[in-house]
Amino acid sequence: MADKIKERKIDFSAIEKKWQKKWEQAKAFKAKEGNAKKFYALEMFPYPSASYLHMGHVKCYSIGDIIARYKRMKGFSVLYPMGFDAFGLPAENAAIKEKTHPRKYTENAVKNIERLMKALGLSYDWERKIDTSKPEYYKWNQWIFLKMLEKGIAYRKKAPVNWCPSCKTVLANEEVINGKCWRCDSEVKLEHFEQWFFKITDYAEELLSGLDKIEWPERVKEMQRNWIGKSQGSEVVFEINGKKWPVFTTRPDTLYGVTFVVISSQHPDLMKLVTPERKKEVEIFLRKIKSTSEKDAVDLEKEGVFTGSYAINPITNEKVPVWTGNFVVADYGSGMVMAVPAHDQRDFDFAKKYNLPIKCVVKPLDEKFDSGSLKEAYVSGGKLINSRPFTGLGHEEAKEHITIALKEKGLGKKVVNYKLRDWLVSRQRYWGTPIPVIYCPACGIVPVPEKELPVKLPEDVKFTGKGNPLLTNSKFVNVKCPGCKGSARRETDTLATFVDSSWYYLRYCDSKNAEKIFDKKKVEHWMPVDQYIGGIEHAVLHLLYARFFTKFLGDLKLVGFDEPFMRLFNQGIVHKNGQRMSKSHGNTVTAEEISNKYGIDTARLFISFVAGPDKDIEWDDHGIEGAFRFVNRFMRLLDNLGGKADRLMEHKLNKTLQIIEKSYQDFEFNKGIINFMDLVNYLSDKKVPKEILGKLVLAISPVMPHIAEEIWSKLGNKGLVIEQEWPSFNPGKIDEKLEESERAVDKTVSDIVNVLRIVKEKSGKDVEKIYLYVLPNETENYNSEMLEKRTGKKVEVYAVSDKKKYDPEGKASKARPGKPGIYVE
Ligand code: ANZ
Ligand code: ZN
Repeated sequence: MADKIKERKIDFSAIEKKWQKKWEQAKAFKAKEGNAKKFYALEMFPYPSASYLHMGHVKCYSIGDIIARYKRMKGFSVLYPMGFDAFGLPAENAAIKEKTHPRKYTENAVKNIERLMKALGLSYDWERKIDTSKPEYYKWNQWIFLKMLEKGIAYRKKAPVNWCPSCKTVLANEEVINGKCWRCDSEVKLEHFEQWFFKITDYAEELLSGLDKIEWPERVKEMQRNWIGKSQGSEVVFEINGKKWPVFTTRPDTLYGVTFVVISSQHPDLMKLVTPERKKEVEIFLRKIKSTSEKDAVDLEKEGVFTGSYAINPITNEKVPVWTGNFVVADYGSGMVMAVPAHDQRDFDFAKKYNLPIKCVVKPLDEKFDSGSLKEAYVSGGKLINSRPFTGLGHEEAKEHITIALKEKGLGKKVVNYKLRDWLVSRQRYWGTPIPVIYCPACGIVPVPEKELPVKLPEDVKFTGKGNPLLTNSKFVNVKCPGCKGSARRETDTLATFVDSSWYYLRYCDSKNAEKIFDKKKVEHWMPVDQYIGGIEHAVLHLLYARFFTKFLGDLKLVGFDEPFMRLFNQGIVHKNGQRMSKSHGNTVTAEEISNKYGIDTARLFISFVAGPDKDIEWDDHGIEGAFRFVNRFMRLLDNLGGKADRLMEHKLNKTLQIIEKSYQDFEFNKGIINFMDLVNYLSDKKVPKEILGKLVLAISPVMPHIAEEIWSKLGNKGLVIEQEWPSFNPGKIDEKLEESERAVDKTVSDIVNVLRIVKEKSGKDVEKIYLYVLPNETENYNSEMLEKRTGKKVEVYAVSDKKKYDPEGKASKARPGKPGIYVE
């Protein structure tokens, strides 16, 4: 086989270049707003860092390409764009290390990846390309920022922030993984700085309810729900030293079991509750836990001290001690909790450690229950005990009643809390969008006037590796206040790159607009994205931020929809040697090396065939060889053109067209490809009519676009494959019975071969002639000419009912459906 391939070596590289050029000349992938139904296919745009693309990229990008190409053939007007998430730390770090400018580094990388993507034959509309590091794009980040400032969605506050001492930047919570920086793995320190935030919490409820109307993988939706973390409960007000202090609880039914109150040791008002006698002890405690604050809060041993103050329980008027503790989160609820050690495990542990009372107020409905000697907190529901007028109520009922009683006294109400925090967007970094504000000693925070946008990122800065390079350009920093014209200082923080990726999908709809962020009509035409494709690692951050931006722009009436991505698909990962294929693992197989050896369509076919697009796969060198042999076999069908399709061939073609189409629709490309391969193998030893091969080529063209064009043109067709209509299957030509009888004939042939072998073994003689006895309704399946060809013997076929048949041993009586009787001489 290998020799044969060498003999007729096909120059895949020439084929690829030829058709890529033709596509470009024909502007075949240009998205046009027309009357046709639209389809917007989008892959998460990449960060331009890699100097090559590996098979993991091929897998990811070919998914979108297959869908885009299929939809075009189905008559949709398709928008399938690509661009680059070009700002960010790596370019800046490379600048520090390699002494190149981040601009230069990025432009090189973008150029390179664009070339590599084109070599994969991806059908992007490159005219709409976005590069987020260009002022034409980030101007609109700044514009959105100003709108958010105007609406009170962008704001500044002093906040405890995660500071990475090695990157010299503030990190968002989600960039801290187990107390370490997500990029460089250094220990993260807690510091207090003024920072810019986006008030995503204003949209918590919409972000939650919107999940119900989009078709996303359930696990992604669930991750977003957990991240938003809606919690329904009550606010209960305790009085401490004559002042009101609310706490948030999901268990107001346990109010009679409160034996102490705990305020977060990071609460800004903690010291107000500390009495002079306890001050020293509290300060010692705070110093002690500060030194351990780098550790993840969850792993912390619960610790605390008494503040000296007492809180009055609003329903019992009982006084309970107020403690401060490290296990209460400062910025959740009110940063203070009512502790019910009998029914909350954290409180139980704390009470045991410091010998605080434990009072049981809920018991299970049926079992015997010794409320006096709990080994651990009883956290389930049941019936109330020790709760005066509420004793005997079910716990759910008690929640209602107790909250109503509190409300009447003005000391409580129902509330909803969210875990979601406002989004910290400022970074003390150079390679990002400058935040368009100016600090004036007289006017305070002054927004840069809209007509002065963009605030351009100055090129002339020093990269020392310490602090923010923007501070080294005094022309940039020292400016006149737009209000009073006095001396002022420009903001040197830049925006997190997640801002850039929060709305780029809108800009693709009108990427060259210099007047406006985008034309509303164009956005309305293309949006929402019909199919979004990207990694599961973006389940929360990017996908939540993008939904938030869409909702904010909706409130500005800039868009008329409130969800950006109707369907989401998470692609599987390519592994090699058991690890994710990546530069850092040193196990990459580049698209270029595979392409040079086998052609890029072979790579695309293989990667789409080994498993469904959502499945992880292990790279396999033998597998690609097999795919290569197959592609050659497919091309050799051209050497055997002619003949007329019989009913069986028509059946097989139409059946395959049906299955391939369904596999594109269901994101199960591998199922379609297996069928396609079976059919190609079937055709390999036959005369292949042109129309049959033509339709087959069209159907597989989304997977193997270059080879499809090549065969299509060799068949003498006019026009590009990409301009053809999808070859719909004809249900009238699908006849499963044909295939059944084909299988029956195959079986019969192998039975005959067996009989011939046995006769030869037993008698040493060769058989001269074979007699076959078939059921009357099956006679047309068993054609003697065909059987003679396949067995190499003379064959006579009789219906069992045939009176004139030759049947010396009565073998006709052995015939069954699909299993004829056999007699040989
Ligand atoms: C009393 C109580 C009794 C509670 C009981 C639970 C069980 P989720 O579902 O996470 O919202 N809590 C409130 N604020 C807190 C904070 N800032 N840091 C740590 N814990 C806090 O949980 C809400 C519950 O977590 C609240 O209900 C409160 O403890 C605690 F048998 O109040 B509970
Ligand atoms: Zn001023």
